[in-house]
Amino acid sequence: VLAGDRRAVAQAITVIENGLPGYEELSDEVYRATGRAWRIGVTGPPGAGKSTLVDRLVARFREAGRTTAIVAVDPSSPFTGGALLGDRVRMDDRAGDHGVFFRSLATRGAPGGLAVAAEATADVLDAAGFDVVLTETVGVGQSEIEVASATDTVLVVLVPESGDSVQAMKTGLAEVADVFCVNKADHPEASLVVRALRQAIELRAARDDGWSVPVVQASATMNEGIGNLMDSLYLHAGCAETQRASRRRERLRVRVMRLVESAEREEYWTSGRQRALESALAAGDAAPYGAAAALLAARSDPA
Ligand SMILES: Nc1nc2c(ncn2[C@@H]2O[C@H](COP(=O)(O)OP(=O)(O)OP(=O)(O)O)[C@@H](O)[C@H]2O)c(=O)[nH]1
Ligand SMILES: [Mg+2]
Repeated sequence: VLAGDRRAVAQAITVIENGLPGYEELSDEVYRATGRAWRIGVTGPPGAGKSTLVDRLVARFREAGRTTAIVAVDPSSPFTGGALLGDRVRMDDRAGDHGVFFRSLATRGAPGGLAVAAEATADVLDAAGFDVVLTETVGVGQSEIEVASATDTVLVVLVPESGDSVQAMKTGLAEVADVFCVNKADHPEASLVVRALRQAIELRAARDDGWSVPVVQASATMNEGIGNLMDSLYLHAGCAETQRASRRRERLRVRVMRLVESAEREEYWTSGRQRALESALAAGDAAPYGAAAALLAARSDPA
């Protein structure tokens, strides 16, 4: 992996994705070799044009001589019939270019959850020497948003059709954005959405890191506005440079917490605790809060 061997990289990701024997040691060893890649998370509603946009960004990075890896997480959006078709097109398009690596992940059951598996996958690609690691998720659920936000730069893609951009500002999606892209700028309402978003951003409290979130208008299919988008991403990377270490430390903290929580959850329902649960439920006056309180009170009992 450290030598950038593509087959080794693919195998390592499979081991981590499926929690195969040795995945913890592998993950940790890989982790220690990370820190060089620029990680960009791309998220937004289904069908916003994330994959099309990612393709355009990859092309720009390649032009600039930067090797690029793409991780498509849980490509299950019904909008385009999943990313599968897109993946195949993309693979064909860039076939033979060893500076590009594509991988899709569908790891709902991975140890520690989706975000941990996606981050470990990005670690492998970082350690393998890719300059840029782009992680795409559909920003519908909290866990998808978590995946995208566990990066150096978070790009949130919105479309005029998604209509209420102010609504988007109220979701977790807007909170994690370092850069907004209003895609499908060929749509007549695009500039309205851009203006509404900018106003909403101005109304927010200033960020601790002093970064003011730009809103870029683009059309992925028409390859328009991509240069501006690249400029905003680079600008953020530059500003975030000083924060990078603390952002990474925070990511590690969250990640360790998630691993501990998921291990605890896994181990919680021992046979002893399940018996206690059954007897609490069997009591004639069983009701949810009372039963839960009885179980919690007995929590310290040897299981
Ligand atoms: N008109 C227009 N259509 C676009 C633009 N960008 C993408 N599309 C189209 O929107 C559809 C969805 O594009 P994708 O790139 O697959 O979107 P996505 O956000 O990756 O979709 P999911 O991963 O399924 O959530 C495709 O039919 C694209 O051709 C754009 O700028 N303008
Ligand atoms: Mg997609």
